[in-house]
Amino acid sequence: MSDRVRSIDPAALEMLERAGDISTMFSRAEEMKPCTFGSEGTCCRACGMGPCRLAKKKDGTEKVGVCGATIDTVAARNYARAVAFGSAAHSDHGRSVAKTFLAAAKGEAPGYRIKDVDKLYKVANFMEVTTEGKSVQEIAIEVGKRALDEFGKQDDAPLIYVKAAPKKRQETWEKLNVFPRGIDREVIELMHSSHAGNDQDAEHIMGHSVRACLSDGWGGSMLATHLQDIMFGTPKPLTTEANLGILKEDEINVIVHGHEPLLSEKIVDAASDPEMIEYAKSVGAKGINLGGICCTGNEVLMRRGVQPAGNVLQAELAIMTGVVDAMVVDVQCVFQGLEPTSKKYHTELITTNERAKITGARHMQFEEHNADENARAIIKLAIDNYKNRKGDIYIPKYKNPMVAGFSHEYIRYMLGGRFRASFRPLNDAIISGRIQGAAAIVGCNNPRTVHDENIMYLVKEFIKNDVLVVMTGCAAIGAGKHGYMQPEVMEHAGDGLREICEAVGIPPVLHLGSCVDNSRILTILSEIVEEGGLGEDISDLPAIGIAPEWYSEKALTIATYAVASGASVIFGGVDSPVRGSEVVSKLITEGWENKFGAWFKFIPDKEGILKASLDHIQVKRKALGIDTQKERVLFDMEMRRELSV
Ligand code: SF4
Ligand code: MSK
Repeated sequence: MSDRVRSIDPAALEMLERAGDISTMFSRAEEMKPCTFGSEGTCCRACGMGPCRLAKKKDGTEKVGVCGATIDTVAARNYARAVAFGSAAHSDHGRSVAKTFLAAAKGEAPGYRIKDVDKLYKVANFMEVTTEGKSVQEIAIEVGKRALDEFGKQDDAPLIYVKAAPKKRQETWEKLNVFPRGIDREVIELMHSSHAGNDQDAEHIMGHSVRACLSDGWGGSMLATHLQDIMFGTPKPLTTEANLGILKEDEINVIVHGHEPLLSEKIVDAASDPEMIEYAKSVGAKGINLGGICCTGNEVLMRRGVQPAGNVLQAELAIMTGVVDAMVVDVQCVFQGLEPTSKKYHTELITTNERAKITGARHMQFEEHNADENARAIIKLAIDNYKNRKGDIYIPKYKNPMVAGFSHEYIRYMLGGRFRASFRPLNDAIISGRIQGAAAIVGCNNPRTVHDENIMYLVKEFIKNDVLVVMTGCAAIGAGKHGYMQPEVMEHAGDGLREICEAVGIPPVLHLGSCVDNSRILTILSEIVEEGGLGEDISDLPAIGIAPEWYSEKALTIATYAVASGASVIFGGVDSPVRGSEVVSKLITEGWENKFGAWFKFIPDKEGILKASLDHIQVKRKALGIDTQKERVLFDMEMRRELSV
């Protein structure tokens, strides 16, 4: 085993120690040396005349591809292809949700219903679906149809949700011709234009990329978040525990992993069905214990309080405990290495989605029309597998309490109260300097960096520096595991942040949900601008987005739509995938700053990320004229009542 530090999570370290010679994402990352051309973005395999590996020659001239493509074209084209995949993944998730939503509204998917009627009305109003004189079912059918239309729209009209962005932002998109239109169209057009012999102008390719990414952030992802909230409930804070220590030796352990909550919601229902619990007892187990990994885990954590067993790099490690009777996976971030690991233990690795099968895993196709039965069949299989445990069992003791479930609606409510829900207190706290700004720490883990290290360093440093932290994805699970998603961390926060958080009753680190829920961050930023006093656009806000340990193409997509929406972004860990091209590197930094008022930087080390983030927050505060600390203002109930909202 390598002697490099692989993780700062004691549970992960114990499991890696036990893994010994068993191959893991960590050991494979150590064995696999990345190819320089590929990692710098200068390898093109877009056609059969290549692959072409491009580089600057010693004499300063440049080697171009067989077709004549330059380094800049190839790096931009590789970026475009990566974000097209990222947009496709999030948006296809959104489509699945929209289809199930419509089926549920029509009464064709009996396992699903409209849980949050209030939110249905809000979304209907936003989509300009008239509600007067219509039943909930009729409204839901229209909302479902309108949502699905967003994917196949052929005209040039922008997506419905772009009008939620600040006016000034919309004008920027119009001026730059990047208003996202039909979601599928944007992805397909980007794939078309990045085919060999097509778009061969780096700046133009990057503009196309922006458009497809905006169709994810303000389209596929935003629709997924809203429709999931309507069907499964808008999240509200709840407490649970996180890390591998949530697994139980004497219970049936089922882990849900992936991204879409359609099946996992039903798994939660099936696991709490008394008949299933009785069946579990009949095989000698004490009950059924559910855990989550990655964003499927985040979805059922946010709404149902299901305990996260870990983030993406812990999926294999969970199986190695020897007590996971079934790992039920849907789409995205579900890696093939799970299959051989599951075979070494007794775990049933169950794929459930036609978009994501794994050779050697058991496939049980999930059908939305038969959701409850499908979920029960899976739980039954897990129970039947209990007897096959091999005896090589070890559960690390580590777990920490955490609070999750902060939807943007709930944050507004916490800040302003039920009848005056408002971001005003937050804006005022930022203006007064009690809170210096906000950092969204999102995204993945990557075995090429020390697992969770960058994430936790930044969480701790930001709150110490009076920066409010919001989190999604695997980064959020990381903070939960390390005990940083509970009110007790208030004592580690700077005085100003602590004062505000205590006054309104929110922790300084907020779990906002899964990767598609980054759309909640777009909504919050837009509403903060709307509230007033902090400029006219998202790019005026003292805010920063960071994916400290990114791995996924979806992360690149999220970064791109965040920057195009006005929020600067830093990626940590592995270096820029376009660093082989000076032109493209400059385009995403200075170029995008000129166009969108926000930049995208890759800063591998955590100290560098922190410094750049805090500097950026101060630059924005200065531009707003709020860089000097104002008099302390504490919001009491009376002051909240006086808010003119
Ligand atoms: Fe080479 Fe051009 Fe084909 Fe790319 S598109 S593989 S650079 S010939
Ligand atoms: S699951 S995309 S590893 S955050 Fe959303 Fe985690 Fe990144 Fe997958």
